[in-house]
Amino acid sequence: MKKIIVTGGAGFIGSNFVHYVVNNHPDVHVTVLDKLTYAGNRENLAGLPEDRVKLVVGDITDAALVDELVSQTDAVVHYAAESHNDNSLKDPFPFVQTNLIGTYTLIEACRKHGVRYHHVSTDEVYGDLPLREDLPGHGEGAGEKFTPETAYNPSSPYSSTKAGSDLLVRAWVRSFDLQATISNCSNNYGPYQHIEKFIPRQITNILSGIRPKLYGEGKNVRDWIHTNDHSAAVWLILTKGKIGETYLIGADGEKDNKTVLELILELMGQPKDAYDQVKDRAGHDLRYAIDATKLREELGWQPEFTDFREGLADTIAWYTENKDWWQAEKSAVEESYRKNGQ
Ligand code: NAD
Ligand code: TDX
Repeated sequence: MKKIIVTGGAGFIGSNFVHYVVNNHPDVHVTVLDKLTYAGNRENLAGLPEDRVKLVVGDITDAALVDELVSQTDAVVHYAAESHNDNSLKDPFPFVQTNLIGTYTLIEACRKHGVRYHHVSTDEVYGDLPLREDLPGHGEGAGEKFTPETAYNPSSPYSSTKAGSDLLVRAWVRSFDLQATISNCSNNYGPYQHIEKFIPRQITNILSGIRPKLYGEGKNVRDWIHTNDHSAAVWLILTKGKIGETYLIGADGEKDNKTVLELILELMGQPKDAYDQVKDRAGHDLRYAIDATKLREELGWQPEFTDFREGLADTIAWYTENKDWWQAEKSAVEESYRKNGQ
């Protein structure tokens, strides 16, 4: 695989994947196809060698552009999406357009040109799990995590469009022999994450003298994985995964939001209770947890960045050292949350 297209490669996880490929696979050329929405930033690709990474600014729903690019590549790794649950509750339309029509456009082109396709998705397609404290035996038994067999049950406009896009891919594999794999990953953290998201929002709040904002009581659990571990898993699935299969990616990083916020406060030298509780998210999923046995046993994947405290400290350092990357947007992001009571 010498030439790949990475859609959404100027966003958070996509740009981390491009850095990963450039650093680890010197014979691969990457074409990034990205619309540069509010969430995309060409700075995320700054410093990468121009002879190995090319940015095409364009929309994945543009069938002519997609067809032309796909006709010249060995594979497509599809990250581009509208990705924020809170935005999807305010205006679902761009989510339907990009996540469903965009995926349709890409898989049609890959089918026509016989190009390998990897679909990057989320654990949110499975809906949520009960909190462990509400389960008999505190949920340590079988069936208490998402597996590739868990039924789809998405809660938000965001997750329902991601679920729909996964189902399109599954149908294209079965009906048209599309050479595709799917991965569903848990919550990522690391550098280049937009400041609308939980962890960077709280770090940049503290750096800006604003009190962090916790939705409700902060009991909701997310299964955190460092974005570099996600990148390594996607590369492995792209190159060694079995066509038609779904792989779940997660690093056993379950933590409730209050615990994560308290750790950020501690690492940034703030009192443990220096935050505000704000209005909860509508339809807020309670808990996500991934069982990554298939990925570990079939493809031999193992996460490397499993010390969450250390990963979070590095992430805090990145936002502290890269204020120019986020400062211009900060007040508008907070104003939009404030209007929503959050
Ligand atoms: P992001 O919002 O940071 O980046 C999305 C990128 O897609 C941006 O660069 C944006 O400009 C681009 N984009 C949006 N619409 C486009 C369009 N119509 N055409 C071309 N480019 C477009 O998102 P992220 O957090 O990096 O997520 C990337 C992918 O990973 C998504 O598919 C998401 O569902 C999935 N995912 C995210 C997480 C997470 O924790 N953030 C976890 C699991 C899966
Ligand atoms: O200010 C906040 N306060 C707060 O308590 C924000 C922005 C969020 N939260 C809570 C809501 C969630 O329980 O923190 C948790 C994480 O929130 P987000 O960062 O918005 O992530 P989430 O909704 O879990 O979705 C993320 O992981 C799965 C990504 O945004 C999705 O793209 C991915 O599919």
